Amino acid sequence: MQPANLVPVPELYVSYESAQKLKVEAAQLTSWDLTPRQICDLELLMNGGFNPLKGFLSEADYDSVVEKMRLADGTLWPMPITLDISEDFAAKIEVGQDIALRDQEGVILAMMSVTDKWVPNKAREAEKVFGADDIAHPAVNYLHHKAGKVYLGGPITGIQQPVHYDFKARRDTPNELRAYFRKLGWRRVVAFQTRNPLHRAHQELTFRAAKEVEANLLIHPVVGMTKPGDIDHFTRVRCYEAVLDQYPASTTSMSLLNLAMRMAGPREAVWHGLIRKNHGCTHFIVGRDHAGPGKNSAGEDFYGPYDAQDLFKQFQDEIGIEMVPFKHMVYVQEKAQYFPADEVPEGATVLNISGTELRRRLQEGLEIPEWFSFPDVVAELRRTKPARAKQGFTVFFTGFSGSGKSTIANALMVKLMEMGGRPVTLLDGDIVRKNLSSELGFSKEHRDLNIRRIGFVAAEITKNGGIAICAPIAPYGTTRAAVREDIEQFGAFVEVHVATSIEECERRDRKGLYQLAREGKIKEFTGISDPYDVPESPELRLDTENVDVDHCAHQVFLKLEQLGLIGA
Ligand code: PPS
Repeated sequence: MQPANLVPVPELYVSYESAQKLKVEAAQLTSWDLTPRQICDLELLMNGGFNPLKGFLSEADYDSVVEKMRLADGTLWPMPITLDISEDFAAKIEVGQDIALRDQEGVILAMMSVTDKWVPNKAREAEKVFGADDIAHPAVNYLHHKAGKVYLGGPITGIQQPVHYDFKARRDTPNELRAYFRKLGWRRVVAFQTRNPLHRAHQELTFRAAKEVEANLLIHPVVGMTKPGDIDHFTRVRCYEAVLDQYPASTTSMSLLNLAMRMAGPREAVWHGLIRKNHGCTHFIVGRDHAGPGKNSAGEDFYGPYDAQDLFKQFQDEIGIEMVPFKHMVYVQEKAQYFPADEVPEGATVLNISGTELRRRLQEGLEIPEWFSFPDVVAELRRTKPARAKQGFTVFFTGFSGSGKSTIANALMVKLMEMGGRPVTLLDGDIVRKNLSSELGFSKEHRDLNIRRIGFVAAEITKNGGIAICAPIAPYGTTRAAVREDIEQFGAFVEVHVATSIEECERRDRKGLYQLAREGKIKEFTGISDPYDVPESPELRLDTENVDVDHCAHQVFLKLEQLGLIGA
């Protein structure tokens, strides 16, 4: 007899032959294009990762899960797995109907028999599942701002797995993992959940946990959706691969989990436990602040640091997997070794580098000591996040027509090109209007579209390590803020207000446009017959009156230096 964790778990897929037939049938049905999060959920529903669920939750199951952490039949299940859809789509769907579920390229992954359609009370869902109806919580924000207004429930018939093109050899279904454990004779397996790179402390604690419970170790990182702002999974997986060599041979394995996390702390820990049990694990490491969402809008933690461990302990027997509480490991200088924080020898010097400090050191290209992390991991992180002086960035000039934006931008471009190191692209207002926005006029709608296009190109340049210099009028503050947000995901956004007064611009009137505007021959002219929102807090405000172009460009250059964007 095999132990329970090694026998196959039920999947929702039909046989290959049936899938071929079903695909033809499903192609005739009304279909829903799944969101990235729904694709993650569907994959785990179909492959048994969410066993015992047989589909997206019905209304009765949803209500019961929200209120009691249990399905309507009493089975423990902490997370609402729902198919959220738009009101437009909901209007086309009747209960009793079959629908096709497609991925974002239109491939049919599954069929769903709709048994329920309802409008959920999202505020209640937020309160009960995430602990507060506060959009500082990423899942609550998702619930209110991204998820559709209507939910559909019903059983799923799995046709095919979502396709992954990355790290194929590292992705395993629950049954593939169970078969792997069977093959290796791993009867006791402790899983480690993570959404962050592993450093020495993690390696120490996971290895210790495995030794303590006499189990093999499965590093089981989430590569589906994690907390916004996390390090991308491509980088993380390369880091994990580097750490794997640090464990004694054949004790440890790694598999990637395409889970969409909700950052729901205690409920999430219970959910993670059930998922790992389905993947054939017998033990699960739960840490301090497991799956924590960060601070709420009042600046306080959403959950207590040990709430997740407490809830897990309460339901451990029902989950069917044993919790291994995470030991906080610290480095003791005199011993040149990691110790659990509560076992540090008296009077010893404890060294620590916080997450914030690590980010600062990476950003500034400073040393990261070997006692903290492995050189290969640090090298991977530096490859993805080079020091600020090597990252891409955007300088965004804004100001009236004729304020001197283009001239200063050109001078700055030449100075940056003289310095070398990164490609520089100038997206001047006139040039953009000729090449990228030739069909646009000067209405608010068209100006916004023009600026969003400039922002899109600048974000791509910034993402790829280049310098984008933009010099449009960009009269609307909200649009500038939106562009800032687009770009700051990838690098710095330096707003420079070229603050030449409208009177001075009109006096210069280098293109003769102000005169035409005054005569009414050009309509909607910024500063004359169209608004300009003066930037409230730009990184730099340039006074161009009585100052030459070279000096203005130099001031921008100095600002870039001060921000750490250029230099060593
Ligand atoms: S915007 O508002 O940011 O989309 O404008 P932008 O793309 O920078 O284009 C401004 C240039 O177009 C010329 N021009 C006008 N500007 C403002 N209002 C009206 N109605 C207008 N009509 C034509 C003008 O030459 C601007 O060039 P710059 O380089 O700013 O002087």
